[in-house]
Amino acid sequence: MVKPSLEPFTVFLDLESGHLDPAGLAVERRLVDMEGMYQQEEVADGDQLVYRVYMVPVPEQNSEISCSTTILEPGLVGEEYFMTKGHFHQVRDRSEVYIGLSGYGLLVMATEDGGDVTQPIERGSMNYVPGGWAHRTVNVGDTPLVFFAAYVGDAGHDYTTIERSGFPVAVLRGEDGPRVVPNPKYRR
Ligand code: PAN
Ligand code: ZN
Repeated sequence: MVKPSLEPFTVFLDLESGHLDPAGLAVERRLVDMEGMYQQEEVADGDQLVYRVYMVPVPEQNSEISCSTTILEPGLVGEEYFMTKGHFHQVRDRSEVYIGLSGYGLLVMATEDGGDVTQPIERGSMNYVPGGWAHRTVNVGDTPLVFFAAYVGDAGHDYTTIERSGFPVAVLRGEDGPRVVPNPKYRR
């Protein structure tokens, strides 16, 4: 017999704005928190908000499913679109599902040996991120990019590998829309 460790609960998710009720724990990242991640080193205003993450609080263990929403603001650093820091899961084989709620973005995924795949994220997209793939979202639209994420509770987040190596590709504004180009700062 498995003794339940949690009581069932319900959270209401605003499918447009991504806000949770009751409000989850928010993580805020500003440009100053992303030093060295963009092509351009200098930023005009380091206090500028790039994204917020609202978490549904569950224990970070294998038996649970961590859920969160991310609200990624539109904006540019030079010609590079606002993006999340991106990470591998600390436990590398843990997978994740993203469901796009509003806005337009790209989900950049990369393996440790330098493979990369970029796919669209928008209202109604369901992106499956298998274990072993680092993931970063990029807002290529002019409204907030909002998505819901669900992942294995004990996945954890390894930011250090990306801080050191970067992603193999960068997403830049081009004359005909976003361009996915090799990242000159990438160190495998
Ligand atoms: C997401 C991300 C969220 C913010 O919930 O954590 O979009 O991106 P960073 O964590 O890279 O700053 C997720 O992939 N969780 O595992
Ligand atoms: Zn993740």
